[in-house]
Parts: sequence; C-alpha cells; structure tokens
Amino acid sequence: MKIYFCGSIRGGREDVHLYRRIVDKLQTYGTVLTEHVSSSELSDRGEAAAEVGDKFIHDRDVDWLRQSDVVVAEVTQPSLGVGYELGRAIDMRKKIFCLFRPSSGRSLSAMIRGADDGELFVVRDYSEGEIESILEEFFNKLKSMKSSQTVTVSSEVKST
Ligand code: 6IA
Repeated sequence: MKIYFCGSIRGGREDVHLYRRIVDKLQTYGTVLTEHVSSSELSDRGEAAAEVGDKFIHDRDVDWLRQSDVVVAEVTQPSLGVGYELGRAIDMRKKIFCLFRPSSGRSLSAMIRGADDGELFVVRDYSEGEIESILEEFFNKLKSMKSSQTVTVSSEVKST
C-alpha cells in the first residue's frame, strides 16, 4: 500500500515529533511516500532545498499524491500546503484520514471539518496518547473493507 502523509512544513514544525510517531506507525502498513515530512532535519536553509526548487517539490508531491492509495494528514498545525494537498486529493477521489488535536486550543478550518463525509474523507479528533491505536483502528477497517470488496468482485466474476 502506498501512503501519502501530510504535515505542516513552512506552516510551522511544532508537531514534528508527532509526525514521526505517525509515520513510524504508517510504515507498518505500507510505503510512506512522504517520509521527509516527519524528519526533524528538514530545513529550508539546506542546500538540497535550494537546489531542487519549489516547482520540483510541488510537481513531485502531486505525482506521489496521484500514486497513493490512502492519504493521512495531521491537520492541527495550519498549513497552506496540507490544505492544498487535501483539496487535490478530494478531487482525485482518494481515501483521506485527517487527525486533529483539540487539546491544541485551535479550531479546525470549516473547509476541512466540513469536508468529512464519513466515508472517503474522515476527520478524527484525538489526543497524543491515542496516535497508534486510532491508526490501527483506521487501517483495520480499511483492510476489512478492501477484502469484502475483493470477495464481492470475485463472486461477481464467478456468476458471469
Ligand atoms: O505549506 P507547507 O510547507 O506547510 O506544506 C506542507 C505540505 O506540503 C507537506 O504535507 C508536504 O507534503 C508538502 N511540502 C511542502 N514543502 C515541501 C518540501 N520541501 N518537500 C516535500 N514536501 C513538501 C520544502 C522545503 C524544505 C526543504 C523545507
């Protein structure tokens, strides 16, 4: 499974330790295309950032988004880039799971909270201690949905 993880970069790196925990857990379910988002060494001053440029970053990330099977976003720290990625992912009909911490004292954008349709786009409020268990819950549900779809498809094939 290819997983696209979204977390704030230029929007602020205060939650990077949580991004690391999320990515560690996500890696038990598949390949995380955007592992760098959780790196505490990611820096705008680095030579690598200057060399590749913003257009390269944008085009490569949109391409990864297209390739992904599921999108997981930590949305507590407001980030234009994360909001943009989520909008593009909705348009691509991706399965999206957003994580928000009410204990931050922030109020999540209505454009994210209001996009929850209980199916393809889900927003989940959580506290730090729950990270691993809510991801387990989400991926177990996803796996059982996928296997029931496979059963339906294979029985449809048999009946024709
Ligand atoms: O607006 P933001 O920078 O907070 O947007 C963060 C989101 O956009 C993340 O979920 C990433 O997937 C994507 N993104 C933004 N900047 C980068 C980046 N380098 N590299 C990869 N993905 C990015 C920016 C320069 C860096 C060396 C600091």
